[in-house]
Formats: sequence, structure tokens, C-alpha cells
Amino acid sequence: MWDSLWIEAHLATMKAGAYGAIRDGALGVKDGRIAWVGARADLPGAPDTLSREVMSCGHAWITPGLVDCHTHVVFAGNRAGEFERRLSGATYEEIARAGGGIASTVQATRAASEEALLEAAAGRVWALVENGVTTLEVKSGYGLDLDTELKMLRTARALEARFDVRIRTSLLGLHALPPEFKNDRAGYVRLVCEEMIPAVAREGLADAVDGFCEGIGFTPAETELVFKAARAHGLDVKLHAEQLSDQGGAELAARYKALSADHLEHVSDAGIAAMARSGTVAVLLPGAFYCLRETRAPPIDKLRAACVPMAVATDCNPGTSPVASPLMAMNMACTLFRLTPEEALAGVTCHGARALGLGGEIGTLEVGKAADFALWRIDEPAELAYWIGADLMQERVRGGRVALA
Ligand code: DI6
Ligand code: FE
Repeated sequence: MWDSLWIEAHLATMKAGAYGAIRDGALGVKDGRIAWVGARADLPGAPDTLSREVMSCGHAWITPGLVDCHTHVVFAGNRAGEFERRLSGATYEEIARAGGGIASTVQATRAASEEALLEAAAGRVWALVENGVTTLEVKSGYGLDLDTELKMLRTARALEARFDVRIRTSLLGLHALPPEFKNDRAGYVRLVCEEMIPAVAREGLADAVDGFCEGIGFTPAETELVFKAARAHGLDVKLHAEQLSDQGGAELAARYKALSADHLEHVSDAGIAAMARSGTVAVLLPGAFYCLRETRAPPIDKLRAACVPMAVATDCNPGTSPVASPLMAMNMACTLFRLTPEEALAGVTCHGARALGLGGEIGTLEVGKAADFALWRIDEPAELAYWIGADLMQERVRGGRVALA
């Protein structure tokens, strides 16, 4: 006997990245996991003989719960003033070099209490879960000292219970050079390798280690030291790579079997080939591309031809992507990067899951996976990428139970 059976619904199973649409489908749930998926006509009996509860979905579409696999939702303050400066002509890099940008968010985040940080993140996370998100990755990186990085990661973990959302965390120690290490880059990299990584591993606060490998960030050599330390402590790695220039970050990430390399506007052919070989997911972040008014899109055709799985995420952060909607990110991925709506949906489901190392657990509607899914008031799945700013979510289900929002 199943715990619940969801009928009067169409299913986009997203198996292997395709809609795998089942019209007039049925989904059985037992002990928080998917127990049966198929056409209602193929059910092995009458619904009320199969399940304790039968849920009629009003002809909604059911998709896997959305996975936002790259966010910086935990931070204090905001950067609307910087937005205004950029509108008067300053560039993101100029502001960063002049000590604004990430550094100003670091200052605000260091000053905030853990409670204040949770409250600040709550509005953004609320928006994400109202848009169907059931799994969310959260990066640190606005502390840049041990205590504040740990505070950010504890806050990220606290979101799990508060919003009934699965949380994965990444230590982003190599986000920017903190002011107190202005003249000691090597000293800061040592702090990340020798203190931050061992501490987050010991306390179970981070699932992965990330870095910002960029001209205004950290070099590949610095990044590699951090990857080595992460691997030595049993943590996964991922990387902000080739966002503003080609640094060879994608190759480096692939060499360390990174779960993902993210951004990739400037990735080279060699970088793509290396990612294809290592199974590293390309995480596309069109919100940052849009907000920075970049003109060079990631080489989607080449990534597609090389069969590199493409995830899509919000990159929700105060500087370059104040985007709190995965559906908006999907629309931007289609309009700005020319993904198909099917690829965009795969990007926030099965490939997003893979970018977090959760490909076996979530991301598709398949028997045995966690019963994390979302119900949508739409007539066809392409609508999820098509509408801008519409309220499409009907219900969000986590572990087989109707969840908040
Ligand atoms: N790349 C980004 O787009 C964000 N971080 C990063 O490494 C920007 C973060 C910020 O400006 O606050
Ligand atoms: Fe980012």
C-alpha cells in the first residue's frame, strides 16, 4: 500500500534530460520515495486500493522539484547603491578594484548576527521555494574569515528546517581577498587550506569547496592548492570558471573531477573537452550575464555537441545576480543563451541535481528517488521557461509531503 497516489496530472519525468512526458499520469509515493510512475491507465488496480491517500491534481503538470545548484543567498545588506553607480557608467570590475563590490557585502555580513543573517536570507529563499525549489545550494564567501564563513554555513544549514528545502553547502573561501590580507595573498590561501577547510570538514558544515578563479579573483595555482586541501578532507569541489576571461579554470576543475564548473562564458575548446571527459557539469548562470550586460554567451552549441550536461541556476547574489527565481533563470537561459525550454527544465532538475552530486537521489521522477516534486498550473512544460514573472506553482512536495509554499 502506497502512502499517497497523485492522479489527474501530467508528468514531465526529465529522465536523461528529456521531458519524458506522460499525459494523464500517476505517481505513487511510499516512505518519502517514488514508488510508481506511469500512465494512469497502467495502474495495477483502482487508486483507492493502491494507496492510503489519493490526491487529485486538477490536471496540473508534475515535474521533479527544482534544484537551484548555485546561489549565494546568505548575506547581509544589499548593493542597490552599486547598481545605481553601474547605471552611471562604472563597471563591476572598477567597483571591485576600488574596494566596493564583494568587500562591502563582506563588511555587512561580518557585522550581522546569525539570526539577522537568517532573516535576511529568508525573503530570498521564500521566493525560491514559491517557485518550486526543493533543493538549494548555498555558498559562503562573504565572511573571508573563519568565524564568519562558519556563521554563513550554519545559517545555510538552518534554512533546511525553516523552509523544508534540501540544502547543500559550499565553502567559497576563495571568493575575494579580505582587506586584512591585502598584501599577503599566500597567507590567505593558507588560511583557507589549513584552517577553514579542516574546520568545515570537521563540523560537517560544507559538502563542497568552491572558488572564484578569475583575474579579479584567484589564480589557477591558488585554486589548485585549495582543491588539494578539499580533496584531502573528503570534500567535493566546484569552481566559478571563465566568467570574465579564460583562465583555464574548466580544465583545472575537470582535473580534480569537479562536480561542476560554473559561468563558462569564456571557456575554451580544451576546457569543454576536459569537462566532457571528467563528467563535470556546466552550470549556466544567465542572471549574472544579464545583470552585467555581458555580450559573450557561453558556447552552448559546443557544450551540447560535446554532451556536457548543462545545469541552470540563479546565482542569487547581491552583486551580479539579484535573481530569486529559477523560472526567470530558465527564461534567460532560453532567450539569452538559446537553450530549448526542455534543456532549461533539465538544467534546473536532473542536471542541477548532478551538479550537486545528487543525481542518484533527486532530479527526475523515477522509482526509488526522493519524492521531491512540484505541481504547476500549466498546459505544457515549455510554459515554465516561457512566462516571465507569472505565478505558476500550485504545490511543492518534499519527501512525499506537501511542503511550505
Ligand atoms: N561570481 C559572481 O558572479 C559572484 N561571485 C562570483 O564569484 C559575484 C558576487 C558579488 O559581487 O557579490
Ligand atoms: Fe556565483
